[in-house]
Amino acid sequence: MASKRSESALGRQPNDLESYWLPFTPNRAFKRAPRLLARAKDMHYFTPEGRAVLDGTAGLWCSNAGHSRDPIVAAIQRQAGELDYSPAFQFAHPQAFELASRIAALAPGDLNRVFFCNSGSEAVDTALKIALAYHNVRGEGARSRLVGRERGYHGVGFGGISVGGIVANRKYFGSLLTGVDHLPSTYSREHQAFTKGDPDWGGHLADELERIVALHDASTIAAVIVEPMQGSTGVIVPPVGYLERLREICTRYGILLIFDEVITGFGRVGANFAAQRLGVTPDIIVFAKAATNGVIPLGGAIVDRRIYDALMRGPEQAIEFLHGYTYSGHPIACAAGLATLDVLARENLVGRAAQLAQVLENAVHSLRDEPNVSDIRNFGLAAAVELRPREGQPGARGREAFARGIEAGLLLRFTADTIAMAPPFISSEEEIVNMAESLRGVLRHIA
Ligand code: PXG
Repeated sequence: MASKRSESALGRQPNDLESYWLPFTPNRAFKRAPRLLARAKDMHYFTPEGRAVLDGTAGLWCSNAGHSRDPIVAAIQRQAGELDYSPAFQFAHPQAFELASRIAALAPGDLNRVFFCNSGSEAVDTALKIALAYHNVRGEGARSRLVGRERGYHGVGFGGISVGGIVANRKYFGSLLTGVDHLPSTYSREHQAFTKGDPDWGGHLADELERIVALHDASTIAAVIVEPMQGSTGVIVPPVGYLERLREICTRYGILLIFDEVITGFGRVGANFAAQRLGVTPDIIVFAKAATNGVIPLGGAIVDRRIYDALMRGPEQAIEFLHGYTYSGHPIACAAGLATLDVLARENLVGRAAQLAQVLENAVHSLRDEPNVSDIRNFGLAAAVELRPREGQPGARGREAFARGIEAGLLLRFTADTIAMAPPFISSEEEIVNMAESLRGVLRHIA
């Protein structure tokens, strides 16, 4: 199809935009005005024309150690030349064991059994299935209900959208999983607006789990899944005491607690996992994204040993858990994961994220009096600035801010009218201040 393509000085650019169906993107608008990235290094993306864009969001919350880092690039190149693929079932390779051990060592409590898959969505499904299977093998098969939360995002698999709480992601897709209930959102602008870090108001909302237990009876509930900090829906920070209380209630009723740490895992909130930052240990942690610095797809579930042990039963030659993916523990993904953990450790990037969190907090909260700002939230190295919607056009202002940000050389994220920032951990203090100042200019420009 060479005739359909043109060559430019900076590489090949497709000139047929029709075939590619972009995910979570307005395809028709995009194809009228395509936005392409050609290259990335450290803190910057570069457009095909060579214009630098400062990465204020670590890609999609995943490139925490910055882009195209040499040690990670070298590791995947080496691995591709040595063992490109190894069957995931009935075989393994050394890097899968090593990465699982390294991740287990970073995780809290007895969470030390790691199941690999390829994305956050798959990791969520994996965790939910582990929870159901665990109760089943213990003779508590009636525990089949799953509890998620309003405004929760757990990817796009049927499991994830069922426990997720974003209406637009659910409404076209039928009856979803049955037997799912939702905790209320913990967000209240009235009580929490402009809180720095975790809000004092809202811990009591965990008691809604008691109401759900009373309604369905604990003997029917398998698991509760929450993001410790909700990322996708705009950095919704857990109220003081909320997760502790969820933990207490789950423990009391024999319900498994799953933390979806796809965004918070591997340092984003200034500890390896939000579980450690917040001092609450779940039974399963779901991860993806930053595990490989976003370089190669890899996700997984880190499971409490007692859940794993309960499932290791039956005849020794029988498969204990009927689940897995062709690419579970893919050699190149594992190599990328190991190299990523090395970079994080060598450069003390998790500690750095913790230090930079304060810089980000000060910088974003200085935007409070800018036009149309209705709330500012921050936790760890993540922040959101919520804007008042344009009259009758919800989402328009967020979209304009995003577009203007790109023009100004800054990559931001937007969800409806909320702007999110999640700088790479290698950011300098000055770069973080510059991101906020650049956003200030954007807010004034689109006012
Ligand atoms: N759980 C959580 C908490 C997530 O944030 C997923 C699961 C699904 O992961 P995969 O790898 O299947 O996409 C996510 C993904 C954004 C944004 O801009 C967030 C996500 C993905 C894309 C964009 O907030 N989160």
